[in-house]
This record gives sequence, structure tokens and C-alpha cells, in this order.
Amino acid sequence: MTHSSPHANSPSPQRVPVVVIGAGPAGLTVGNILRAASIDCVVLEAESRKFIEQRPRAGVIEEWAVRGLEQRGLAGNLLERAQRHTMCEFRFGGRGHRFPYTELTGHHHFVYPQPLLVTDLVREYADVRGGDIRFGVRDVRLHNTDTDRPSVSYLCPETGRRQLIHCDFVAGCDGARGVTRSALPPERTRIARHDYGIGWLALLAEAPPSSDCVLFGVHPHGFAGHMARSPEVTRYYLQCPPGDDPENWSHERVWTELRQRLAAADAPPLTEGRLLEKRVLDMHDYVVEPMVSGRLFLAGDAAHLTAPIAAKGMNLALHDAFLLGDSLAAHLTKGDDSGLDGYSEACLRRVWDYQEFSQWLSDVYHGTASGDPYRAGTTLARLRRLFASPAAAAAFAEQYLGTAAQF
Ligand code: RFL
Repeated sequence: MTHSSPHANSPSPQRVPVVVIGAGPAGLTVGNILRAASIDCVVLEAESRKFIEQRPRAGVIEEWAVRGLEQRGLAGNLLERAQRHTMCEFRFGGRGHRFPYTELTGHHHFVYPQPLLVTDLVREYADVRGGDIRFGVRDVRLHNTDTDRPSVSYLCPETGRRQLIHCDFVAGCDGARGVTRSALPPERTRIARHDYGIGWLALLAEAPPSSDCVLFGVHPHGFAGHMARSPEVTRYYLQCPPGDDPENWSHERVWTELRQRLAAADAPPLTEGRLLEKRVLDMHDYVVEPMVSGRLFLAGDAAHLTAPIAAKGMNLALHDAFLLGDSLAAHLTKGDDSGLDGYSEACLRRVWDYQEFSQWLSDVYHGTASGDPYRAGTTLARLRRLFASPAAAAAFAEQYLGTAAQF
């Protein structure tokens, strides 16, 4: 909500060119780009530094996104430590079918846990580039974002007092549960939503990966996924009813289902381990159009949610952040408005392309468990085509890796 009167009781309202709300991959990347251009900004984060540096989430990063981080001096640790993945494997009909996308395209995926990337980005922003970041802020409010004199206020965790910051721009990078999206005027904003009607039990297992590549099990019981996170930890997914209670999934039930849904002749047994995380994600998407109103620019999950079906969310957050950071820097240092003017449209072209791919992939993952023999038949035809038709394989690889020349 845009409040016209901040009611600040801060002794000295501050002024900076940009206030960034949220210290996820999007907000921290924007902040780092601004600091590299010697532009002052303040990043406001609701959680503690320790919390955001440990919050487990994404792992798969596309090559173009890593190059984008590298160009901005943000990929040092990642390039040293991340695993490179060159193929994935679909398991269906009791067999494994390897899809060697690097052989087909020359491109690969990086696997680097999101908490490590966030740790790198915070360190670079706060400790190396001298950026101002305030953790544990409460009740962030936006004021006058439709004027050229916006401001942001928040409750300071130490004093409990409301602090006010005047700025030229607000970057809304506060994720799916943030407050900035609701500051867009409803009469000029469209929110497109899609609900898959499917749940995924997201698991982190204290167990080494059971394969050298990502596994997608397409099984009549439902989808199962296997993704390495580190030599010691593996992420697994199990399709389940939306809203299911994680407590319905005992250790025994989880591993029995994973073994069945990821079964393949000649594949070694899964390496089992303690379950460190067990939560149900309801698969849904939304896209906010436009991602801008006045001086408020949204980036990442604040503007669009992509269910983790195709592992695209953090990649899109980084794409937005590159465009927003660069455009703000061009405006503030050179008076060049072209980037900011075209920002929303440029982001949304990739966003919609990735949304469409997620929907396509959802049909593949969930079709055989739909209970509908017609959908099961077409799902298996799609899967077989990936391995029989070079044209279908090339199209899939391009979308899976996000390598299209244009969106
Ligand atoms: P984030 O990471 O949610 O960061 C937003 C930050 O804003 C803070 N915040 C506030 N701060 C101040 N005031 C407020 N009122 C605030 N409200 C919130 C939050 O504490 C947080 O620190 O959003 P950002 O930067 O847009 O990044 C998006 C990504 O985090 C997200 O898209 C990915 O995690 C999605 N995702 C994946 N994406 C990939 O590209 N590849 C993957 O392999 C992948 N795997 C996943 C995923 C998401 C998952 N979950 C939990 C939904 C796997 C999972 C299980």
C-alpha cells in the first residue's frame, strides 16, 4: 500500500538515490551493481544475516546467469566451487533415459546452493563494496512511489522507532511474501495466476547424491526428483496432494516412494539419509504486469512466481536484477532512461517464456499420475519423442538451459 504520510519519528530522515527492499538474490544483485557504480543505496531486509545465509532453496543456475554475475564481479566463489551439470536423466517405464544436453548444445548448468550465493552477495555488498544493509527491519512501508519524491519507512529493530528514508527509486525485491507488490495501483496492474492443483513434498536429505546428474522420475504414483546440492546433501521432491501435511510422510514412506518412483534397471540403489527439511509446496505461478509503477520497480519473486517445476525462479530473479541494476545505474550516472523505460517489457518476455516451459514440463512430470489414461498416453509419447527426435531434443535443451537467442 502507498501511504502518503509516513508518520516518521526518526530524528533525521535520510536521503539516498535507491532503497532496495529484500536481500535475496534479486535485491543483493541490484545493490551490488549500484555500489559498483558508486551509487548509494540502502538494502532493507526483514530477516537476520544468519537466516538469509542459511535459507535452503534453489540450486540450479543457468549458464547465462552465471556469466551475468561474472561480468559484474559477483561469481568468484561460484566459478571455483559450483558443480557443472551436463545431462539429466528421465526415469520412466522402469528404465533410465539420459539426456546429454551439453553434448547437444555446448551449454551446461551450474549447481550452487542459493544460501552460498546469498552469502557471497551479502559479503561483497556489505563487506567489500561498503553497502548499507539493515537486517531485521519491521513493517516496511512505501510512500508516494507514484511521485518523483518517494520514500520508505520501517521500524528499527533496536529502537522500535520508525525510520524514514527519502529516495529517487524503490526496488521491490522482497519475494513472494513481501509488501512491495501491494503498492502497485490495482487499476493499472494485472496479476495473472495459475494453479497446477499439485503439491510437491520438498525434501533435503543428509545423503550424498545417488547419481551424477539430476533425475526426473515420471511414475504412475507421481513425480519424483533428485538433485545434488553438495557432496553431502541431496534435494528430493515427491509429488503429493496440494496442502498435504508433511507429517503424513514418515522417513519410511518417503524412501519407499522415492525408491519406487526413481526405479530404473541397472541403476544403483538410492543412498538414504536423515531428512533435514520436509515441506509441502503447492505448485502455483503468478505474473504481475507491468512490473513498474512510477518510481517503484519490482524484481524477482516479488513480480513473478514460477513453481520450482523447471528450476527457473532464481534465474529470472537474476535476469531482472541485471536489467534493473544496470538501468538504474545508467539513469543515475548518465541520465540514460532507455533501460528503465523498457525494463518491465524486457523482463516479462523471458518470464512468460519460462512460465510456458514450466507448464509444458508440469504436464510431462504429472501426466502419468493423473489417473487419466489419455493424458498418461500423451505424456509418454512426449517423453519418447525427446529421445527419438533430434528437433524435439534441441527444442527441449534450449528451453531447459534458457539459451534462446531472443525472447
Ligand atoms: P527471495 O529470495 O524470496 O528474497 C526476498 C527477500 O526479501 C525479504 N523480505 C522482506 N524484507 C523487508 N521487508 C519485507 N516486508 C520483506 N518481505 C520479505 C525476505 O526475507 C528475503 O530475504 O526473492 P528473490 O530475490 O526474488 O529470489 C527468488 C528466488 O529465491 C526463488 O525464485 C528461487 O528460490 C526459486 N527456486 C529455484 N529457482 C531456480 O532458479 N533454480 C532452482 O533450482 C530453484 N529451486 C526454488 C527452488 C524455490 C524453492 N522454494 C522454497 C519455493 C527450490 C525450492 C524448494
